[in-house]
Amino acid sequence: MSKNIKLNMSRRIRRTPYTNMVEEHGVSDFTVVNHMLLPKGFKNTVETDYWHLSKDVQIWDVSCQRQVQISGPDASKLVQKLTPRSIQKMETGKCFYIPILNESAGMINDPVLLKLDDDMFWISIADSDILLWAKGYAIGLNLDVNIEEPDVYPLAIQGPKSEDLMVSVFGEDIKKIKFFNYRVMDFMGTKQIIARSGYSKQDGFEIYFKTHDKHFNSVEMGEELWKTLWQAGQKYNISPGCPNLIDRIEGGLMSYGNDFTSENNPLECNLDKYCKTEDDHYFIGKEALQKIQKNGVKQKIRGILFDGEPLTGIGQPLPVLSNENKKIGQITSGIYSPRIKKNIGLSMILKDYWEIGENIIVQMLNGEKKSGTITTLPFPQ
Ligand code: THG
Repeated sequence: MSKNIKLNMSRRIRRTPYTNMVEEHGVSDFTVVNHMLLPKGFKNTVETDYWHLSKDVQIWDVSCQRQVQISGPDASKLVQKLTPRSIQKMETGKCFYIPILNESAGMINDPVLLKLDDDMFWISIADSDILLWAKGYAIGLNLDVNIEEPDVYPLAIQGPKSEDLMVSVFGEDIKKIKFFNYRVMDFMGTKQIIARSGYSKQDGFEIYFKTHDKHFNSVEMGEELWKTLWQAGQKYNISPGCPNLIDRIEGGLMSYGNDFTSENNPLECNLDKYCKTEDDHYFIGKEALQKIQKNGVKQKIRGILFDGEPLTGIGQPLPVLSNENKKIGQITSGIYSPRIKKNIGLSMILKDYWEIGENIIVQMLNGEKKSGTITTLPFPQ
């Protein structure tokens, strides 16, 4: 799409409590995830933002990571039926990365699950409507649960200086939060869930900001939270940011809808460790997944290093070919890495070609062919 074509805003494309703030900071592009705005860039290039994210600290409006709240007596029963990953030993205060499958074991989401209590969970979703899926299933099974989308607007603080910044706002207890755990902390007399997590390979936190008190309105208090962090962040060279494509690809963080879809099963997405079907619980897609486990997968997501002019993004998938010019996959996310000094990409690659070190060919949008190599994920340091 050409740069000067605009997306027509409407109520269906939801703003967040921080949208005014990101506009003030000069947001240049948005995308839409879960029917909500997600900033894609500010004044700097992706590369400048990448170096800044690896050195300092950034504030990201990731409100589009919507929560599907499942509560009630059958909550854990329902959550367990939604994923192959066992939640039997999951404790309150933990975050789990979980695959969610359809009946054919196709991936329909890869969210972060938070256990708030024995009968209360949040599923922090990627871009698909899991609330409808969960509700339909709960109705079908006649489960005693309540499912809703609460007014929770995640705000991420990412980068090596994020701990210092968070300590300066929320206190020393921030240091006690381990990776993929959360704590309940105070902000202006309200309880907020703060997890050590985020869609980057840097240290970072996600504040699941919620307006508990009916006297506060989400925008007013959200802006207050943003401004407090922004003010405290001056000392740490804070800048507004968003999930960074270079950091994400280097780190091997996959994006639902881009790098995999419901056409792909979790084993193709390297999520084997969350799919131990010998755990005795039932989940949607179990029989299909067992069959795939028995027969093996045809393709898997791999990293690719490739030559050519430094790419600023790809816009549409780039075909990956074997030396005999056979199509063996496609690059679904790609960009130039200034650290690795090569173009890098994420690609679903056929079995006979997925070995690390395999030489392949990438076909650029203009038809030019560039040589490349299959590599590990995350990309080598
Ligand atoms: N945070 C929250 N919600 C989210 C995302 C997030 N929802 C949408 C999207 N991101 C979901 N996808 C991912 C993908 C990867 C990770 C988190 C969410 C991730 N993975 C780590 C890794 O691969 O190294 C750790 C996985 C683990 O230890 O289990 O962080 O970012 N709230």
